[in-house]
Amino acid sequence: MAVLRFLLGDQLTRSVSALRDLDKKRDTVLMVEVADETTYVPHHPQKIVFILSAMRHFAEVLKKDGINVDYVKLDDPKNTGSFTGELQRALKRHKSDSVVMTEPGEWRVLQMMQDWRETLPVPLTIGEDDRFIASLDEFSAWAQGRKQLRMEYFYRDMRKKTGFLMEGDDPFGGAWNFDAENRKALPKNHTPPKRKRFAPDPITQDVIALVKKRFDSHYGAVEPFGWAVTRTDALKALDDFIKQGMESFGDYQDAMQAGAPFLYHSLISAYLNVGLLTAEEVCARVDRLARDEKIPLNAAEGFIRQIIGWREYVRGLYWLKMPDYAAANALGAKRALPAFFWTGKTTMNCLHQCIGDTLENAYAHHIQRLMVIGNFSLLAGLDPKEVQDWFLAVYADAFEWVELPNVSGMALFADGGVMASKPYAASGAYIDRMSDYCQGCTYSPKERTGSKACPFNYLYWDFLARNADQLSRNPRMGMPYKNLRAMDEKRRQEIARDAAAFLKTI
Ligand code: FAD
Ligand code: DLZ
Ligand code: SF4
Repeated sequence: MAVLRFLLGDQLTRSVSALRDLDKKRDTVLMVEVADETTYVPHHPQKIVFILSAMRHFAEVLKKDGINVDYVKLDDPKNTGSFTGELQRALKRHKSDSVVMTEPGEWRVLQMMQDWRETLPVPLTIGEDDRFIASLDEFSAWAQGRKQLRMEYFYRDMRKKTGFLMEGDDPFGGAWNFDAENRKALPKNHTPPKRKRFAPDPITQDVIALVKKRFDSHYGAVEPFGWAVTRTDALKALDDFIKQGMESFGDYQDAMQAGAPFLYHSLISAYLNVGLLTAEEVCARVDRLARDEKIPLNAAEGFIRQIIGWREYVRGLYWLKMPDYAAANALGAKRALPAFFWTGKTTMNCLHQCIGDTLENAYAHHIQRLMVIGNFSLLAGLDPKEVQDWFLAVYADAFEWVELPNVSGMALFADGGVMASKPYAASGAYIDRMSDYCQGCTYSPKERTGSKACPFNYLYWDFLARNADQLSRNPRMGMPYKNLRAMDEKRRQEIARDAAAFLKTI
């Protein structure tokens, strides 16, 4: 029985189910670079380089291990440009009795695979993606019958399941969550560490040249390219984080600084999402360091929570709620995405910095994504679909299973509160507290209305007023609505006037 093992670009893990029980003599691993995948949204050039180069390196690893690999490059003249076309073509090249795959990370690709079951000349087996800690069945069982799907409770179950930061049945250090210690702003004139980046080798240089030629209309800088594209380098990036970032990760997790895109973050999301690192191995390492008292517990717990909590939770939610989740628009937002999302050219310094970092590195950290770009999109009432497509395009770590719940559920409240108990809406005061952006801005976070006022301020109150029908009864929104009701009529009118005038300009 010869098996064609079709591996996708985010399945670059030696232990992935599609490679299990592989027979080196008879089986072939198929990997394809296809135009459809590189353009279904206008991916950031660094994201395309990262994925294609990581795929090419992974293919080399498999070949060195004596495995037959059939690798189709993007510029192969016979390349049909789609997964379907390349799979059909490959089946003509190989005498395969069946095709084996691992379930994909996107609903769109799963639909394609379901069709292949009907149309391929040989049977297709789709194995579980068991690189995650919770299986999809486990997540649905957890969600079943619950009124609210709060991450915190799911996270505690994952702590118990994995034993990370546990002492028997109790949380190590006496508490499940140390988030209250994790909201510090950076000291003034702080110099964060220089983070490890990786010089492109000849394989990556080839891909950079290809991407420059084929995707020059995509927004974002292709160089300098510093992402790891092999497991060996991804492990070095993890070492760098543990050496330079881990200790302060908790303290400064929510902080932002102009010109400092990486701060103390791990920068490993893209490596986890394509499979160069596994969640299990990363968390096991951090768990050990915390137990040996080499790193602070608030940092270790905060970090492990992001991975075995949030990351697993959003994946479970995505597959539980798709396909309807993608179309959710609970607040009826419909404004078009402003052009400055693609250029960073705006007088609002926080957005200019965060979008600028994104375009330069295909990366922004969580608070930049949530409390600056996401918050703005929420307050300005941007169309969720346009915002989703932007987030899916611009980040090296963006795959729909993780992007969609974060954008639609967490940032935009488009799911009506399935994921977040209240919208993450904030005025300029939050950004001023957590960053130095306002110091370099033409607007003032202290002014509430008028030409100098920070747009986040009047947009915040205008957002509450516009969405009072949906949000004012939310028990967690009691205080903001009380403050809105206490405002005099003149102030309310000024807010509505400034917000309308500003929204016209975008
Ligand atoms: P760190 O801050 O060092 O965190 C450690 C790890 O925790 C990350 O590598 C990541 O794997 C995981 N993690 C943290 N928060 C989340 C979360 N909310 N959901 C899932 N995993 C999390 N993450 C993606 O991987 N892909 C996306 O497309 C994506 N889109 C996002 C869109 C929005 C609007 C928001 C608010 C968040 C999004 N995130 C996404 C989550 C998070 O912002 C990134 O995982 C994180 O910034 C990656 O940087 P890092 O590796 O330095 O993370
Ligand atoms: C994102 C991406 C890109 C840009 N290119 C490819 C590709 O050429 N070949 C491939 O196998 N995968 C690619 N991917 C990742 C796929 O889109 C990914 O498998 C799906 O998003 C499912 O998670
Ligand atoms: Fe952003 Fe407002 Fe601060 Fe300017 S003043 S950086 S727009 S929060």
